[in-house]
Amino acid sequence: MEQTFLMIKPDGVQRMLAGEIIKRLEGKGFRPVAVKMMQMSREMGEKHYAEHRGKPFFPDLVAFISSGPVLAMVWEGENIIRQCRTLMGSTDPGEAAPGTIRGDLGQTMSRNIIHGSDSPTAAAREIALFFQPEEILAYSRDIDKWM
Ligand code: IDP
Ligand code: MG
Repeated sequence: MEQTFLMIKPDGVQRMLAGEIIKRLEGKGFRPVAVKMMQMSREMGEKHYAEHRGKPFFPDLVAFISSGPVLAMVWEGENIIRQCRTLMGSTDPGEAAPGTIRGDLGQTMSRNIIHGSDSPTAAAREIALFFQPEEILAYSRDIDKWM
C-alpha cells in the first residue's frame, strides 16, 4: 500500500486545525500508520526542504518550520500521494480550490498549514527523515474491506 508523509505545520498546530485535517484524511478512508508531535531543529528543516535551498524564501521557510511544534505523520492508502496533493490544494492558499485543505483553511503561501510529499521518491526520503522503521505500524481495520 502506498505511503505518504504529511505534516501539519506550526501554523496549523497553533490554529488548532489538526483535528479538522485528520478528520478529512480519515473520512477519505486513509489509514494513519505513524503520528508524532515534535519540534524540528533548524538543521532538520534545512534537510526537509533541501530542494528549496538557495531560493529567496528558503531562510524564512526554515525559520518558520522550526518555530514551533508540528504534527508529523505517515498515512497510507491507494494512490495516496497524488490524492493527498489534491486534498491539500495548491501551494498558494489564494489559488487553492474551495473544498481543499489549503483553499478552506490556509492563509498565505508561507502559512499554508500542511506539507505533503509530492512523489514516491520524496515520500520515501521524508518518511525516513522523520521516522524510524519500527515507528511505522502495519495494521488493518475491519472497515478496510469497504474501502
Ligand atoms: P508544496 O508545499 O505545495 O509542495 P513547495 O513548492 O514544495 O510547495 O514549497 C514548499 C513550501 O515553501 C510551501 O508549502 C510554502 O509554504 C513555501 N513556499 C513555496 N514557494 C514560496 C514562495 O514563493 N514564497 C514563500 N513561501 C513559499
Ligand atoms: Mg513540496
